[in-house]
Order: sequence, then structure tokens, then C-alpha cells
Amino acid sequence: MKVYKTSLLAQCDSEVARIIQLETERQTNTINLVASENHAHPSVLEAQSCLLTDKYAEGYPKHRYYGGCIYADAIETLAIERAKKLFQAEHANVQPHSGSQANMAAYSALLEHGDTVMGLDLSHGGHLTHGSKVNFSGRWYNFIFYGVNAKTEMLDYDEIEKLALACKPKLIVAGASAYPRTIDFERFSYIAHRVGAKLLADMAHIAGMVAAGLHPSPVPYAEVVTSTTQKTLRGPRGGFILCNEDLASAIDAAVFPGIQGGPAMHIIAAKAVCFYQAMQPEFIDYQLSILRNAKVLAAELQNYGMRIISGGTDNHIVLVDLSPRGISGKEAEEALEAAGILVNRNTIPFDPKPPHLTSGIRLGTPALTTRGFGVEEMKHIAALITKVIFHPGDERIQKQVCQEVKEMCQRFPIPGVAGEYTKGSING
Ligand code: DSN
Repeated sequence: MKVYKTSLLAQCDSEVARIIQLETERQTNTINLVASENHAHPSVLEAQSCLLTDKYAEGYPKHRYYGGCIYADAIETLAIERAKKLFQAEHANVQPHSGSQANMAAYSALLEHGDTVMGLDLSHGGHLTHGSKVNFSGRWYNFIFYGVNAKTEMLDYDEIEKLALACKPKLIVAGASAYPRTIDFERFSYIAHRVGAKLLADMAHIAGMVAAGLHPSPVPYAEVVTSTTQKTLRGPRGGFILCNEDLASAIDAAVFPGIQGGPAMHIIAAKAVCFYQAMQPEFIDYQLSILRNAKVLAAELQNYGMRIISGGTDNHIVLVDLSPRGISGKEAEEALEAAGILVNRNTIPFDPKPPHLTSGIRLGTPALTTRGFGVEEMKHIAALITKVIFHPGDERIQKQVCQEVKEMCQRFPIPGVAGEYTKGSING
């Protein structure tokens, strides 16, 4: 399908078509361990390239500010009903353009500027929208940060409770973008309610596992749940919000007209497809494979002498502390990219290095698992990663690894991408 689209595009805009082709080759011929990325199913891509992209539908089903919304209503209602069913939620808003927009809307529904909020420190695995000073969240609200325990490198709920009792937040944000362990939403809810706060769970990274019943759901415990659709949930790039009926109109008003205009109806169609796929039994197998692959990757890297933050993983994320190896996350990221392996530099808890350097790298298994990589491939990849990281300046090793990466990638095409891309022009 992508080949067809690209060749059609090539007739009217060869420059854009060429760049898309190169990006397709790049993705095809590299090992993608970026934990927040995935490959959407071709049917999701088809839905998001449909004519609904042309439709303005400000408002909500049956309450629009434009004519001609009959099918916009039908598709958004379907997406809402599927999201509610999938996550057993009373209310769903499927309009947020991204996870950040979902968080912005949720905060604006629940908070006034200046209110005190607790969130996970970015350097301990939090997210920009959980109170970073360079983000609207940190500028508009008074965020107080909790972190992980220095010894276990896991959330310390007793400490979080003490902090909550001391700073009396109006809202506690539970959720992370670089935390490899199960999050105890029930305990967070107990703490929040003890201090009269509401709980917002940002499940963007783990939404696929929650949908499959392989991570405890935040829905019974959090007043508001925000998420993206493109990560472990394997949908289009976008966000959504779940809540109970009592907050439904506040959340809806915060999304539109609060912070967004017209919804991206084509993306909402693709979200509906992704929610449907996540209800199928094979989606549970997919999530189980993500988890198994991450565990094997962590264990193998440990066998090669790498230090894994918190000693392992319960989800799709493996955080590696590179300080014992004497290289920064930036150096490791660059050396691995030269070898065809994509990861991202990431701060580790109590990191002495700044975010542009970092002492760690974050690895994740959703995208490779979608391509069919399994346990044997994870073992091989752990060996390749180690080889590159132990000799970060060795271009000969990087070239050798790159060749092995290409051979592996040829055996596992990206769903919907024709095999001819593996002969691509970028990597030879
Ligand atoms: N920046 C994303 C990630 O990589 O986790 C989250 O928004």
C-alpha cells in the first residue's frame, strides 16, 4: 500500500515522494528500539489517509458547528464507543491531537493556574507535560516532583504519600515515559484521596498492555486517564481521554472549544480501527510478545555486563545505565545509529549529566515485536548493542553490525511495506 501511495505521490510531487521513500527505507533497514514508536497496521494507515481529512466537524457528534457531519458523527461515535468498551470507561474523548494536548485539556478541566500538582520528575522517567519548567505544565502550575527510590530505582509509594501529605496537591499525576516497572494506580488513588487530590493517570506508554489486561488498568482508580494511540496501542499518532460521567462535560469543553478547534476526523477514524484491533485476541499475544522480548533483552544485556535500571523490566521499556562503561547516552545513541540500531539517550534517576548528554539509553520492544522479531532476535540484538557500546569509536565494528542489522531486517518486513525497500538506497 505504501508503495502505491508513494508512486501516486511521485507523479505530482517527486521531492516529497523521494523523502518519504528514503524514510521508508530507513525504517525498513534499521532496528528500531525507540520505546515510544511502533508501526501502525496498514489498515490504520489506510483509514488516516481517507477523505475525512477534508471535513470540518467542530463540536461533538450531533452538536456540530458545520453541515455535512453525518459520517463524521458516525465515525467519532464509533471511536468513542470502542474506546469506552476497550478500557471499560464511562466516557471517552477521542479528539486530542496528541498526548500533550490530552494532558493540557485534562489539567485545564481540573485545575486553575498556580494550583499545586505532583508529578514524576522528568529525569526519573516522567514526561515534559508532567511539570517540566520548559513546558506549559511547569509554567502554569506549581508542580512538585516525586522520584524513584535511590536503591531500588522504583517508585517509593511511602515517600510519595509523605510528599503528598506535606504539599497537599490538588492533583497527582501518575504515569511515565521512561519507567520500566508496573505502576500501582490503586496505591496512587489511595494517596490522592487521602489528601483530597484528584488522580490523573497518563497511560500513554502502557496503553496497549492495559488494553490487553497485562498491566493493571488505571481506569477504576483515576478520575481522568490520558493516553496516546501510537505507542504500545499501535494506532495513529493521537491522543484520547477517559473519565467518569461526572467529569465528561468538563473534559469535553476543555478539549473543544478549550484548547482545540476542528478534530482530525481521519485520525479519529484510524483511532476507531486501532481500538477495534486492540479488542482482538491476537492483540493480547502481541502484547505478551512485547513483554517477553523486553525481559529477554534486559536479561541478555545484563549477562553482557550492562547495568539495567531497577534490575529489569515489567513492561516494554529497558533503561540502561552507561556510566559504568564511561560513555554518555548521546555517544551511545550516535554509535548505535551508525550501526543501524535506533535508541534514544535518556536520563537515569539521579543523573549527573544534563538531558542533552544523559547517562543512559532507553530501549523498547513494541516496534520490533510488530515486525515479528522474537526471543532469538532479542538475544542477537543484545549482543550487537554490547559490541557497539563496548567499542563506541570503532567504525569497523559499526559497519559489521550494520550489515548484520540489514540481514535481520530483511527477514522481518514492516507490515504493509513491500520487500523492495530492503534493497534501499540509504544503507547500500
Ligand atoms: N516523547 C515521547 C516518548 O518518547 O516517550 C512521549 O511523548
